[in-house]
Amino acid sequence: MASEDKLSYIILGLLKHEPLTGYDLKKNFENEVGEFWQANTGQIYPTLRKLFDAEAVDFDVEIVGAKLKKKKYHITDGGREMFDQWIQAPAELYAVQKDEFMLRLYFLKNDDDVRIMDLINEEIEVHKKKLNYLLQRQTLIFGGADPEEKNGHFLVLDFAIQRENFRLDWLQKVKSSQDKRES
Ligand code: FER
Repeated sequence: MASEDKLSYIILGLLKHEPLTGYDLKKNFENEVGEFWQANTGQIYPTLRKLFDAEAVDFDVEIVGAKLKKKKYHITDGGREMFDQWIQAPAELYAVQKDEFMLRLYFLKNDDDVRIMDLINEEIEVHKKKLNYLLQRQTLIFGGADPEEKNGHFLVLDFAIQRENFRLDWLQKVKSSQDKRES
């Protein structure tokens, strides 16, 4: 499935939960799915138009204040079908995740380049912050304790936390082996 199509499924996934305006969709995306999936939010309106033409979404016009009209979109039965087909489609080899840290590290080819450790040290700080943020999110959304029913959102967040822990462990090991080399 072409990656430019994913925004359609993100929109359908969000509308499955509740009717939203284009602006609401953008905000919802930025505050949630956007945390782990990059998409061009400038494409939201053209994609809504495409989904409307395909009868996957429909809208009601809401009057806000004196004359401002807003289109509030909802998913149709056809849209639900389209979404379910995507959810159930066979998994493929997904595109390689982009990781700029690895890219920079790769090009520091000289083992006594001090910028390797600068990069490592910076990366430790960045991922400590990220881990803290994710743990806060987990507490905020799921109340901290391990829920009995683990929904998809919980699992995505849980994976991200374990990934950050792994990355920090690895970075700390590199740092401490370097510290030993220097002493
Ligand atoms: C969330 C907050 C952050 C979330 C995911 C993330 C799915 C981040 C994921 C990642 O960095 O992979 O609420 O929910």
